[in-house]
Amino acid sequence: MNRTEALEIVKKQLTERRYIHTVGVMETAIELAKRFEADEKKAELAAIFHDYAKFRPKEEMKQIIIDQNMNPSLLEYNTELWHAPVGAFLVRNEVGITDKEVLDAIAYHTSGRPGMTLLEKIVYVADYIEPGRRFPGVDEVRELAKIDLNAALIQSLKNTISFLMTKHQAVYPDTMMTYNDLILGGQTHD
Ligand code: DGI
Ligand code: FE
Ligand code: FE
Repeated sequence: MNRTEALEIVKKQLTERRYIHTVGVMETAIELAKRFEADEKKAELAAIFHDYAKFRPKEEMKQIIIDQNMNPSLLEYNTELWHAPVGAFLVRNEVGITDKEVLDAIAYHTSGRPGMTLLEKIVYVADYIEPGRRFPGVDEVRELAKIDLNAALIQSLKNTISFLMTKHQAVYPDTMMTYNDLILGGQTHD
């Protein structure tokens, strides 16, 4: 599947605004893959499909989480977390992508996980810093991403965790564990 075909497929699933975000994530992920020597094609594909399930009805996502035996604690935390693992499942089933590295980069693009692969880190950071993003502190992460991918990832996790805390929201344990893993010098897994 080439880029044009992939973009056509995902466009049908998204709003105009979310599609523009997706193209931004794609371009950023390719740039990061070049810089940090990851597979550019996999980064492109994972980025294109990372938000595939973003607009699925909550009930449908919940059912998939249950039926596919995904981590049941997902259901106790913010529903924003659901589109990532559900997206990986649907991209496999509906689009036919079977590459596990690509599917994992989609599955973990919101929560992160301890021992993230290089590709997972690239999609996570690209999602955070793509040119359309306007979070407080995003420019700092953009600067870090020019030299140190782990530092950029740690800073984006810190920002997200702090943001959730200021809103008095729960933090998904895997997100905290991702942060701890990186702070404690966790290795990048293949
Ligand atoms: O889908 P996007 O908007 O492009 O970005 P995303 O997939 O990173 O979703 C991020 C949203 O999820 C962000 O607004 C924060 C929210 N969220 C809620 N609970 C958690 C969480 N994000 C993380 N990483 N961990 C949480 O526990
Ligand atoms: Fe997302
Ligand atoms: Fe996104």
